[in-house]
Amino acid sequence: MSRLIIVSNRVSVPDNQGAAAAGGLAVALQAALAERGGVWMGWSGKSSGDVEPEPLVLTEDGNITYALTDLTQTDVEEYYQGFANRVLWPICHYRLDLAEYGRKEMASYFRVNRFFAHRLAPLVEPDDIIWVHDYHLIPLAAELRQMGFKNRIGFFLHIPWPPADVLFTMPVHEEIMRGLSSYDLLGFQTKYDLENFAGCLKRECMGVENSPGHFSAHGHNFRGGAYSIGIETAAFAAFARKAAAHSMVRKAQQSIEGRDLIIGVDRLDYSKGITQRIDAFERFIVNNPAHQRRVTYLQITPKSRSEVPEYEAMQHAVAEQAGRVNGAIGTVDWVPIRYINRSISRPVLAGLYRLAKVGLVTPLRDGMNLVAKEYVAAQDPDDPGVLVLSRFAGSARELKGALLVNPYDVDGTANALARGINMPLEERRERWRGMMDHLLENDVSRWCDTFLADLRAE
Ligand code: ADQ
Repeated sequence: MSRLIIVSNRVSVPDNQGAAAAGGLAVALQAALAERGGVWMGWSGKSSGDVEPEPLVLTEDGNITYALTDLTQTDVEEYYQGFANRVLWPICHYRLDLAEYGRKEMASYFRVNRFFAHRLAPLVEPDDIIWVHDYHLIPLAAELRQMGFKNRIGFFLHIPWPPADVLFTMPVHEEIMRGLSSYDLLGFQTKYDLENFAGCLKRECMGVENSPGHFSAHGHNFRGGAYSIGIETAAFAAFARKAAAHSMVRKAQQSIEGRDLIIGVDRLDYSKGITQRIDAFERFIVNNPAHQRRVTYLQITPKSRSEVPEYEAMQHAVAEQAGRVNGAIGTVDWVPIRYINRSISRPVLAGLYRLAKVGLVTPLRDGMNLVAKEYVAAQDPDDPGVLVLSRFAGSARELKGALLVNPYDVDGTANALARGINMPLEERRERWRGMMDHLLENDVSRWCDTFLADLRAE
């Protein structure tokens, strides 16, 4: 079996805490690497200041080599914070208003991809299969091809792919499309993303779709498909079953004092629709006064990308909004919204999901959204909660038992919350069973195996 090389912006190097600390994606990729042997390469997350980064730091763990490189401070600012997170991320989430173009940032993006290719090159053997992840590294295959590598190279995009009219607002869209066309297999989260990609190729006659999923563009034939990412369903459900052993989960249970819990869990990111969600919660209480003092909304939101100005502004905005709503609808003995800015271990998170009668997952746009899947996996089969899910999350294509909402429609989301809180047990069980069966069958290992099997196939 050929070795596997994974390249992603950040790398999950195992630490002493083992699998419980790692997310499902990291565990699945590590398992795929362990099965075949191979390398996982990426950025260390550290800056080398204004000097050239040292050679790759290699860490061996069984038959897996983790290969990390630092980046110069300029590249951190221009490639990572700049082009990746202030151009590609907003564009792919349809937020043209937040995209900040700059030629320096664009140049740095391509330069860092070339740098990654040169650092990776000595580790690549002729039979290796290379799997590149996410929007930071789109031009990597083109760089490797230019250096003469003939390996099979696949790419998986974790975030949405936008329609042509949105993508083409980005000055370097053609180079980005050319970069994608250099892979052998492109994986998107949903068929809508794949259709958008095909539409982008066709719009400016950059390429053709010869038959469904088979493309020719920029002198290269390649395939594209929808590979919806899953979670480690069975393991996550087991965490949830055993969660009462964790004191933090017991304390949370005591603190809600028999009230119904609504939970939201997201990285602090404008794509997640957190402010619209808080509005919907407030509207739900105002429209349904019988629920006053009988629900608690717990929003768990670790800070992310705080160096990017839009994210820093959002930290203040969400905290202020939660405070304002608590002030407006709270009472001396009831704090309606608990807002927590910290990261929580997966076993505890599973327990908190299980306590919640409603999982409120309302991104404005999301490639997949694993929180929705984790919420379902964590439920008690005898008394499951209700998932209220944005129709603009990739996971809405799969989770048919959810109450689908348009997160821009505050009243609609408030109504779905009321329906979820009041849903009879029989209906909750029926909705949950179908979703859980789907998640058990389509877990993250299956996602990984399917993508790799297709990448290996000529
Ligand atoms: P993200 O945008 O990060 O991922 P998501 O899919 O929801 O979004 O995954 C977030 C992960 O972080 C979940 O596993 C969740 O449990 C965890 N998490 C969130 N808050 C946490 C907290 N406070 N403590 C601990 N863990 C927390 C990107 C794309 C998604 C896509 C994934 C995977 O934006 O659309 O689903 O990649 O492909």
